[in-house]
Amino acid sequence: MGETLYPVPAAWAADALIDEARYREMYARSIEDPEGFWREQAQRIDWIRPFTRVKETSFHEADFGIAWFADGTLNLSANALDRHLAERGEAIAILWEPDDPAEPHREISYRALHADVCRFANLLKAKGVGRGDRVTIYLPMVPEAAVAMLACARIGAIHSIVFAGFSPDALAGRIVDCDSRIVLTADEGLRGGKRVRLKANVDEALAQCPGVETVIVLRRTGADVAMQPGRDIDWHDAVAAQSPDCPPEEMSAEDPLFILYTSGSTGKPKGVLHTTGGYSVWASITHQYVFDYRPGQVYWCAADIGWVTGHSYVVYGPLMNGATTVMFEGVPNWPDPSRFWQVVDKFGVEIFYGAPTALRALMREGDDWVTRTSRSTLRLLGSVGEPINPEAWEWYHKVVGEERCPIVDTWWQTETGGTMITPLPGATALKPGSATRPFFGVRPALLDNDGTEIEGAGNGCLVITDSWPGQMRTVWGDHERFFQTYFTTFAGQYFTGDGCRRDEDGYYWITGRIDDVINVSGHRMGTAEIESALVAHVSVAEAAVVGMPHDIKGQGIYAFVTTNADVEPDEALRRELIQWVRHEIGPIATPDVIQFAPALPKTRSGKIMRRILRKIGENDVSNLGDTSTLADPSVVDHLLANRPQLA
Ligand code: 6R9
Repeated sequence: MGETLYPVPAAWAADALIDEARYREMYARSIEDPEGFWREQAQRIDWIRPFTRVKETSFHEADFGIAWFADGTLNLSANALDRHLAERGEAIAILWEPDDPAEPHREISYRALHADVCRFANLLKAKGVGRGDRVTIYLPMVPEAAVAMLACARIGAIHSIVFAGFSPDALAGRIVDCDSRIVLTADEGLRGGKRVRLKANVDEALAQCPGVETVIVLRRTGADVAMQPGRDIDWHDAVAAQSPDCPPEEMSAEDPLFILYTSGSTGKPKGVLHTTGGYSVWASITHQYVFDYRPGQVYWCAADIGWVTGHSYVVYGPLMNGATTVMFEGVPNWPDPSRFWQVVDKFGVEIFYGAPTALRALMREGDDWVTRTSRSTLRLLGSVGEPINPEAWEWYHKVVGEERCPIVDTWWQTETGGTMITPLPGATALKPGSATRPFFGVRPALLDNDGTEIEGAGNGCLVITDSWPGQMRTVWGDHERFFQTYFTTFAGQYFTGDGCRRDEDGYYWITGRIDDVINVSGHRMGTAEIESALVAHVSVAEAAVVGMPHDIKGQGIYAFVTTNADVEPDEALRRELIQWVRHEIGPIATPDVIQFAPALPKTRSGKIMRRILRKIGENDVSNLGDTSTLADPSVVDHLLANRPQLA
């Protein structure tokens, strides 16, 4: 497949914070002298006691450990709020757009947010929450969620946000694992016009969590919910009595900031732990440079705060940079598929950061929903969460961004705290589908299966060979698991779990999780590559590919395909798609099975749940495992009922 190169637009090259020369110079410095580089860059943070130590890290078993700026002290909420008050206290910190466009939006200034955070921090203290205590947050996308996060950071409590779409069981597991005694929630959440019974879910979860003493309940819809006397308190009533003055706690750089649970390939979800100093530096520097952020610009990251993207790029990164950050409660396609672009027009959004899965869903509805909106304020687009197939990239670029806006395709993970491999809009010529080059201080390497490093162009397992400030520090309660999971596959390297190709220009192309790699007749193939080919066909909206046992080839290719809304899948299309993939990639990529499906099983964060598709591909459907985190479990029933007859 030929690849197009999109050079940096002239205006960007001239005006950006980082141009190509500066990228090269700063990147080289960050690798040659990480101590010096990060000593300087960390000055972006207001330290209470300046650090003298910078980088104390080792990925090796003998002296394993990760610490950054360890003798410095700071408070993240002071960096996100107090430091802006003198100069930009009246600037808008959070622009909140509700689920229903008929409901009024909210504008919260830095000064108002500061007062809200202080009040809520005082409430937490009044409830006995202090340094190091865990606070579970199960809230919808409302400003109070950001208030709660910042209030925890202010008093040194560790927040653990559980996505408000998770089931009571999933919530209970996360509460118990980190032993939190307080839960913050709302009566109900609103998404796409539907109500989510959050308080009822909490009540159900707490039947399994005897340690929880306090539940603070925000009124979002005003629904009549059960309140347990002595345990449950009303957010607004309780906060009203609190003082808007709460001095920030002096935290050590390595004091824990938050826990965020994430699923791996095995076992129960891991509590990824991030600490204060390094994370602050990483979230703020990446937000500033990746989005070329300048104070005054309206910036929108469409992720939920239940995921790491919401932590780093809805709340912490933007607020540390004094940004106006949009918080959106709704979904892309309700009341109609213009919703995103209407919000862009309403607020004059200049930077929009979203997920490929949403883009593919919107693309499927046709261009008209986009082109009927103005979008004239947009200057930069971003993508995160999964590989963006070139087809969706081109659509994003052409239709949404009118060929005016660079696209930053940012590769990173919950574990990395912030972006790791990413274009910088004023520096990096773009190739659709490539996350391009490493951010400052990031040392990626590709290894083959026995750990030998691949030099130059090639394909392998993506590892990061040295620490960066935003790296996770441990798995909550299980440091051994942290070491085992990430540093033993290839001794002395951080293993990402992703496969990756590096091209002749040194650009990185994430090919998907290593466990998604299939081997057909001895050829290693990224499932993403085949999916990308399928999605490039005019009739296809979305595709997911898994391996299936095959007598002769070892593994065959099983493709799940969702067609565009106006296409009726039939036998002729099946044959056409097989020919299409042969043509796009080559005969080795010929799908053995194509199953048409009206929808693919997705987690609520929009990731396709490949584990289930793999089991269907392997014809091992008696135990599909936990499907409770699916956005719509009925999708699986449909897939099972419509499996093609295999020869
Ligand atoms: C930020 C986030 C991490 C996994 C990661 C990779 C995939 C994320 C990507 C991407 C290709 C990108 N991923 N961004 N793959 N291109 N730009 O999504 O964190 O939820 O922990 O997921 O997502 O496979 O390993 P998380």
